[in-house]
Amino acid sequence: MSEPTEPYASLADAALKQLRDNDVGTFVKPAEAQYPHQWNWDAALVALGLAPHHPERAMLEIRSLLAGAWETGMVPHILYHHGASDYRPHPDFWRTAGRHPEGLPTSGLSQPPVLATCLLRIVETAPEAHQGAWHDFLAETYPTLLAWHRWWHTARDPRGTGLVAILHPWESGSDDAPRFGMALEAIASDFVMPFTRGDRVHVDASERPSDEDYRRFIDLIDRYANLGWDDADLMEQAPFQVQDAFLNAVLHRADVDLVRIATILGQPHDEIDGWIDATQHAYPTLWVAAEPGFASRDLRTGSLLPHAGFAGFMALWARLATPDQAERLAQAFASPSYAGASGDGYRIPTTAYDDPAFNPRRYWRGPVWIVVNWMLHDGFAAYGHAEAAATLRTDALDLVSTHGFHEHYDPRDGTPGGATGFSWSAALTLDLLRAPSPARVEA
Ligand code: 2M8
Repeated sequence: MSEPTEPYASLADAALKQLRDNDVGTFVKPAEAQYPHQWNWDAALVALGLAPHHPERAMLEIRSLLAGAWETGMVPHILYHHGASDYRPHPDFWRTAGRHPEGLPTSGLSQPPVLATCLLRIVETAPEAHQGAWHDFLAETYPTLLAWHRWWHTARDPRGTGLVAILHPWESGSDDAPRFGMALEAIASDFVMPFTRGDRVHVDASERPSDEDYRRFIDLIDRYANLGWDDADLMEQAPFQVQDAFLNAVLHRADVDLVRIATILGQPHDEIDGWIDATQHAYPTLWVAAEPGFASRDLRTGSLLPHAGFAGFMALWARLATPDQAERLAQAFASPSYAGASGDGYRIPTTAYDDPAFNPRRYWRGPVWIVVNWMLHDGFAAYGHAEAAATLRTDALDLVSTHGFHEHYDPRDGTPGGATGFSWSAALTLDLLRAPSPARVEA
């Protein structure tokens, strides 16, 4: 484990303090005011940040998350450990009673399965003294993790295409990203639910999804609740079904990491090998040379969706890009589309500057997010693009050290936006400060 280096030496203390401030006992809330419950991928990232400093607390974070797993294997995206709050949707809105574990209300959707990757990284970089405890923890959590991956590959890919479907933009973690626009617009919008938005109390409306998008987010939840959250019925009737380039990249990387966990535990992994193989065959069909980048597919029409943005790069995180594709992505990264006309913007805007959907302040439609920088820092480094990797790391650390731990930042000048006191920005700062080099992808 390398120690934090100057000029960021005091950042680790600030990051740990932020995580302590957001700690509500059995989980760390994603933000001080905006997100008071436990979210799925936030919890995995928080555990990664905490692990070297407070291993027991990191394990508790993951136990709290996995306590929400459904019998189907699905690990939900929101866990309402303490019931309702001023956050909406309220737990009752989901109508998941009978599906969620007794006494732990949850949403009915899932989120990017980054947990296996975080766990492997924790174990591989743990000091000798923590190794035994982490090994036991892997054995404890492995069956639930495996069941969750199996749920993705079966419930969400019943035909075995090698690419799983998300049924709601919230499952991608990047909710109002422009790549979902066309698929969302195709949903009939004649529906008006009695629903008051609660997400603009702590954050300015200009930084949150539009009413039009939000109405469809809520509409989808209501439709799925009407289907009783039955996986087969959902796959038959969901009006939004997208093979998301981001979610599938996260899942694939996590599958590969799950094999390594299985190997550590001496468990067979043929089933996981099958998923890995299928995705390796299917993911290349998402490549759009003209952009360049990997697009997402609208399963209802079969078409690739425009506005890939940051998701188009995530094959680097998953090691699903060829070296040539990685080279093309490095060129795009350095171009005005992602570096700005003057070349001095903060990388990486979540949507390209020259995309008509680009908005530098609105949520996932342009701002820089620390989690994206963290993933692409790793991805570019693995493909030998050291300069791009260094830029992503330095820009992320400059943003948090200058402005504190916010949800996102304006790529033009770094102005912070979204929720304040944002946990994963702090947790990933801790990991970026350690920044072990990933293994190089073979050319
Ligand atoms: C955001 O999503 C929630 C809904 O799940 C929201 O906006 O209310 C997303 O950025 C998501 O990726 C994240 O996990 C969550 C909590 O940080 O907030």
